[in-house]
Amino acid sequence: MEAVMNTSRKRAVFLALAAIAATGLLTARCAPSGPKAKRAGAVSDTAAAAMKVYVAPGDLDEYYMFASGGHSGQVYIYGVPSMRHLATIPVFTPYPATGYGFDDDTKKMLGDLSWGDVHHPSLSETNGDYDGRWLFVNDMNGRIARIDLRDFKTRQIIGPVPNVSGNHGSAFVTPNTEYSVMASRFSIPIPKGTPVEVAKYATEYKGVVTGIKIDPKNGNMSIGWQIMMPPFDYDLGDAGKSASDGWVFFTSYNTERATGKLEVTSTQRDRDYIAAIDWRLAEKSAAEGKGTMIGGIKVIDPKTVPGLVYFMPCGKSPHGVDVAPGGKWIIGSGKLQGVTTVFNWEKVQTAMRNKDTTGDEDGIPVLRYESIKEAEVPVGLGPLHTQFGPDGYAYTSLFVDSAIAKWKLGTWEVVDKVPMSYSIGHLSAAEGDTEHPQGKYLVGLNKLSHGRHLSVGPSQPESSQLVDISGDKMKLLLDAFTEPEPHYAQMINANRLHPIEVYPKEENKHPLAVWDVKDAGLTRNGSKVLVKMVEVRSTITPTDFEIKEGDEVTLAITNIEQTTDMLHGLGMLDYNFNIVVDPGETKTVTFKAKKKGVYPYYCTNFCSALHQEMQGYMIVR
Ligand code: RUQ
Ligand code: CUA
Repeated sequence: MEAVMNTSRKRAVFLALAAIAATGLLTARCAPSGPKAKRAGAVSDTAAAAMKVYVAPGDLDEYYMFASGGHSGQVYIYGVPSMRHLATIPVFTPYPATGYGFDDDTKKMLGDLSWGDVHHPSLSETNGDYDGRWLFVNDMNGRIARIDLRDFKTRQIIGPVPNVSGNHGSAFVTPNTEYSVMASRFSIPIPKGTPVEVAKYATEYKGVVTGIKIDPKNGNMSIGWQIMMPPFDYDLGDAGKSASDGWVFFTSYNTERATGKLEVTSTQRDRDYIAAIDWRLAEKSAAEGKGTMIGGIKVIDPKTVPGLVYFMPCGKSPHGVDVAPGGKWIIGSGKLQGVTTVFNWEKVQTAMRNKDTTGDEDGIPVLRYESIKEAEVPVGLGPLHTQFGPDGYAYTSLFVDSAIAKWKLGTWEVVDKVPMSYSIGHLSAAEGDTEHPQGKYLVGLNKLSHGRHLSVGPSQPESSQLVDISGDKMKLLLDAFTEPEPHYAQMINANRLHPIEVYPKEENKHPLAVWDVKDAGLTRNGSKVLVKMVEVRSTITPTDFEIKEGDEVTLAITNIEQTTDMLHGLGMLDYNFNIVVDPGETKTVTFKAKKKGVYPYYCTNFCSALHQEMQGYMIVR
């Protein structure tokens, strides 16, 4: 099978190469102003790059990339290396295309908020490697969502969690998915709902760090523990691994505890901090009942639990913190400087043991920088985030320089740089934050696209650029464009995922499911009406029903298909819902019957030659 694929792929690639070579030559002749084509040897470079990203019709990509959708509230799935957009997973924002946020269950899950700001996807891990079970993503509104990778659906949203304000540094999981961690980017007086003037920021505002416990059997999230922190802005997190397993790290800025124009007031100090938190000790303290009830949950004051939290000084307003495979090197990227700082976990532990500190912040010891730092790597200006390769190399994004730097762990030598177009934020290498990075591909997730696409007006897409990291030199392969706004993304080998394509009938335990058209129909209980509906090619049963003005109506729709790709929708004109039901699934939608009249409903998801005929009427008397 594999051999066959390889041969067909090789043939396809050869043909593509031939075609591209021909076009390249034509371009060179007809349009000498083309940026690359006129250079000698450029054709073969272009062709070689094209070969690397070409996935022949019918062939599959090697990796899934799950990209955060920022303030779109969604997650986007790309295939790598083609960079084709495969699907959108709606998470914090309604999405009529899949009916998300319109049926009773997902509407309830979203609650009052219909926007979210997703920054950092985190695939579940076993022993520090992706295990393909779930994907967790954060929302700035103090929430974390779990997407089940069996069906690629958002299955749980926890939060807004009390006292957490601006959950940016999330949703990184610990190496065996024991916890996903949250922190406050915007410290506030806690509990929430306590108005205190900004002048008292330094003493009366607080940050918190929260451990969200994950049930290893089903991924269910619950609140584990919460720790009170000084009023800094906690920026990004990562979990320790191997040597540093048991710890989580958060960068912080504004350790000046300043207010007002932070661009000036919070950038005074040469160093801010990375907070190191012993999550096993937090778990133990919570189990012992330590902490004070604030805002409905127990909050542990680190002063009362020695060894729970330390601060590691890191220059200057660090953004990303990234733990290298093996867990010994912890990399903090000071976004306002030209170096990234590497800490040696062994030295950090020694300093903790020896109380080698330079002071404290609200009782939390500050470790001596010189004692814990291993290297300051001159990667370039504005380092933000770091990913890893299989061979001891690290890749750091440089926002100000708009480039990616490749450097060697251990020798701290910067060996290569590739420019990005433009203003790179995060970057994502193949399984590049796990114990066993796979190398091969790296995607730069850029904040600007700078006209490298057909113009679409002022609201421009962001750009993502695929880089080949299989050789000594990094090579830019492809530009792709995405909806606003990519922050982090994770890339997982496709062979780790085994999604289902229909919900098996025997697994459908929905109490309102009906599998036979003769069981479909309407039942009334006072002013409450239940309509059980069956959708199957090419009829919606019942094809009509009558209700009274003011009734509370619940439609329970079962798609009884057991065939791949056979989705049916249900939209009702003049009513604010569109539901999409996957094969074997049951969904409900509840609404109040509006004024008298006749309201058509129909299947919104194209399904068969007689898709148009899947329609019916609701009569309101
Ligand atoms: S943060 S680059 Cu959430 Cu780095 Cu966006
Ligand atoms: Cu069913 Cu279209």
